[in-house]
Amino acid sequence: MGLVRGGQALLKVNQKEGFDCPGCGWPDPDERGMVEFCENGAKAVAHEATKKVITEEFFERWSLEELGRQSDYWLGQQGRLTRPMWKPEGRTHYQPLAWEEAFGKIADHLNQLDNPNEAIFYTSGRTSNEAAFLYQLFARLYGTNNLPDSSNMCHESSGVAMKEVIGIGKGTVTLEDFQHADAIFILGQNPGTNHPRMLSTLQQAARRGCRIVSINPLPEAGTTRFIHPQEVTQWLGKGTLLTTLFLPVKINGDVPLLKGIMKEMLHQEDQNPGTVLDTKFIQQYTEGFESFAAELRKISWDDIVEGSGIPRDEIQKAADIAIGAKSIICTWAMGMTQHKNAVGNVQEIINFLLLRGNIGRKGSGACPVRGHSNVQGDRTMGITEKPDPQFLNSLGRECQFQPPTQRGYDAVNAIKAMHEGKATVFMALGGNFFSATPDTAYTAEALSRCRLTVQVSTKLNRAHLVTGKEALILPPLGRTDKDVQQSTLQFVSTENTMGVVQASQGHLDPVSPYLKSEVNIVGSLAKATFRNTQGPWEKINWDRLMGNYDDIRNLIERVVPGHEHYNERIRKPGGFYLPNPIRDERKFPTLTGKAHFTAHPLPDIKLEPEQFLMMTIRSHDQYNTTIYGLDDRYRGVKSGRRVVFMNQTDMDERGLAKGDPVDLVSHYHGQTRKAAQFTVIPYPIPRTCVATYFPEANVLIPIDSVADKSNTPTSKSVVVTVHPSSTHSRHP
Ligand SMILES: Nc1nc2c(c(=O)[nH]1)N[C@H]1C(S)=C(S)[C@@H](COP(=O)(O)OP(=O)(O)OC[C@H]3O[C@@H](n4cnc5c(=O)[nH]c(N)nc54)[C@H](O)[C@@H]3O)O[C@H]1N2
Ligand SMILES: Nc1nc2c(c(=O)[nH]1)N[C@H]1C(S)=C(S)[C@@H](COP(=O)(O)OP(=O)(O)OC[C@H]3O[C@@H](n4cnc5c(=O)[nH]c(N)nc54)[C@H](O)[C@@H]3O)O[C@H]1N2
Ligand SMILES: [Mo]
Repeated sequence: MGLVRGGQALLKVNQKEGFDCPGCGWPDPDERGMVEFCENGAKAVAHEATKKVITEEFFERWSLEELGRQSDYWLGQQGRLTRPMWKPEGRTHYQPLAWEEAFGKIADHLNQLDNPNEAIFYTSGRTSNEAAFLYQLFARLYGTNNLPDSSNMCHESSGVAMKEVIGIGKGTVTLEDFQHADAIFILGQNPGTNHPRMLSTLQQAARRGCRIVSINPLPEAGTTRFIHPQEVTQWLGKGTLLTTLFLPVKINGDVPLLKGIMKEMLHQEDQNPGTVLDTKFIQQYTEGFESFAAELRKISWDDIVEGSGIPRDEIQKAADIAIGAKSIICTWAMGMTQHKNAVGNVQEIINFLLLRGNIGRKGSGACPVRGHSNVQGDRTMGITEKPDPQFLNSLGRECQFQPPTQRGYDAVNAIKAMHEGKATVFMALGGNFFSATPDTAYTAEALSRCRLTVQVSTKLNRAHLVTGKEALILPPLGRTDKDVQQSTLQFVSTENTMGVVQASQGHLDPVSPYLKSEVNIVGSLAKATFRNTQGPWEKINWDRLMGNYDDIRNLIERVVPGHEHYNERIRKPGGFYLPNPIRDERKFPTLTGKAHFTAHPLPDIKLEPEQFLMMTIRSHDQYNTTIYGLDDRYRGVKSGRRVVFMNQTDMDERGLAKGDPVDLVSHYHGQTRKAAQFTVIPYPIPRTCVATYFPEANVLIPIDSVADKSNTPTSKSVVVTVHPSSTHSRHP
């Protein structure tokens, strides 16, 4: 990105006067150093701030089909998108068009639909609060709640689970709580790669004697081991081994494991009543304990050990740590949320916290660590297919219209609706809907049946190549770019994992004069769509909102609770905390005002003798579907992404050697899906478990294989068989 430009950009990452790092949702400390970014944040920034651009000539030269043969890595390397582009029906290439024409085309398509529910408006969690608020307002004025977002594939299970049992769908801790925790349990999360700044928080905790338990099928670098000390020690100084206890649970073995830990705690309470459980808390703040405990007593240790893959004495060690800790924080990410029983996973974590009153108290609580840097804020702004009635009421009141109440499509249902022809216009504000979603072949068919697909994107990706009959690419300003409207430099705001809302302002000169801010794109589209029709939208002054983001924030303040004096408080360095009744007052906003214990059955995935359970995970060199490089340094993988990690004994039993080419076949209710030419790598992973990278393995994930209640694709529970490849050519 150029030395000066690069230096300028990095010095502004996560600074109080700078921009929010697009890398992840981990919060920034109140006291900031000069450098508040990590290696992977720097990669994310460099990827966006590159000076390399994609020109009109590029699209003249390459057809969609030719581009489709290039790798994701190559696509991402081509530079920033700089002009609105249009692929007319029946054509093989994109061609440039003016912004006004682009908005006009989308508007025409939208206005031709019989029913507003035939349009879908997707959001990826990088979108700012201001753009997100305007986008959902536009969609609802137009008449639909079809607002799926990346969260549907991500932490939806956490939101659904927590809302049900504790009354709010967000975490209950602040960064400061980590300084007071006696134990931190990290479940199904790989912070060394995906939330590297969390490692310094963990390091501080470990140094003052906090016990850290990592529950993960893999010994991930950073938490459980240092494969390349020279790299991790940049972060941690010499050799702070973070983890006190590492439990290499089987994939989807967390419900049995947590039950085991809690069963042991219950057992010790029985032996020494009053020493383990916080009975006062349980009585005053919770319900459902008796039936929860009765269920737990019935479950056998054999089932627990078999289901989790963890011996009983190791489970006891975890229980001892829990009992010895005055305060516990549980953090988790995708290893919990992308299974059929994902909601159960998260609710077991909550059970575990409730047992000793580890919630709504200093140094303790639930911390689902968010992925995208503003995925939490987008939800707060109303990006959801199932808005709560209170939100719709205030939106309707302040914007003087009747918002639709019919439930919209989430990501999986959006794909099905397009496949069935029920939805024909698809728009994405950021992201890579095609590659991030499951069942690649089915999803490709779904998108190609649309009349129009629109992608608002900074960088080229596969969603631009698998399109509806007509397709548009609209290039926005990114986080790092200066956003000037009506001669005034604007800023936007984002909400991090801990509910802190803060300003984010780009400082780099945009690489092209044609880029528009996301706010401007949404506002201009609304104007174009509603230009010739009468309706409640006439009362909205889109030009004013687009021209000064303070006006959008004033509107948000009136609609979304917790944003009082938004414009004033957002200007304070470091921003402000949104209210959180559990954290602030130990109040559980459920119907009964109490937190609920819940009992969940053990997972019921039964593997046939030759079958494995596969998880699809991230390498160290990717940001979701954006591939920065072909290595996965911490796991020792070089120049290849079509790899499958397998237990050595499982390999030996099948006569497989390191480097052998194999094909993977997934099995779901009699259906099979195949992904050819993966390379086997022996790895310390529990037996009958295998791991591959997302998005290469998404073709194996059945569209119908989703989590109960949250409808999240089961990207970490795919039943597969592994077959030696018939041919020997290697894919990169
Ligand atoms: N550099 C970088 N940073 C990122 C991202 C990125 O792609 N690159 N993506 C961002 C986004 S959107 C998100 S959501 C987060 C994702 O952050 P993570 O959730 O850390 O990402 P995954 O690679 O999906 O890793 C899941 C972890 O869960 C473990 N796991 C899988 N199945 C199970 C299970 O059944 N039980 C248990 N206990 N563990 C399991 C895996 O071994 C792995 O360590 O990161 C965000 N930050
Ligand atoms: N198998 C499997 N599938 C998964 C997962 C998994 O673990 N396994 N994880 C799931 C998860 S957790 C998530 S969050 C989703 C991610 O789903 P998405 O959020 O849809 O995908 P990303 O890869 O993050 O999107 C990258 C694209 O966003 C665009 N972009 C980047 N910055 C900006 C910006 O500032 N503005 C705009 N308008 N566009 C921008 C670029 O064009 C880039 O190509 O994938 C999910 N899919
Ligand atoms: Mo995510």
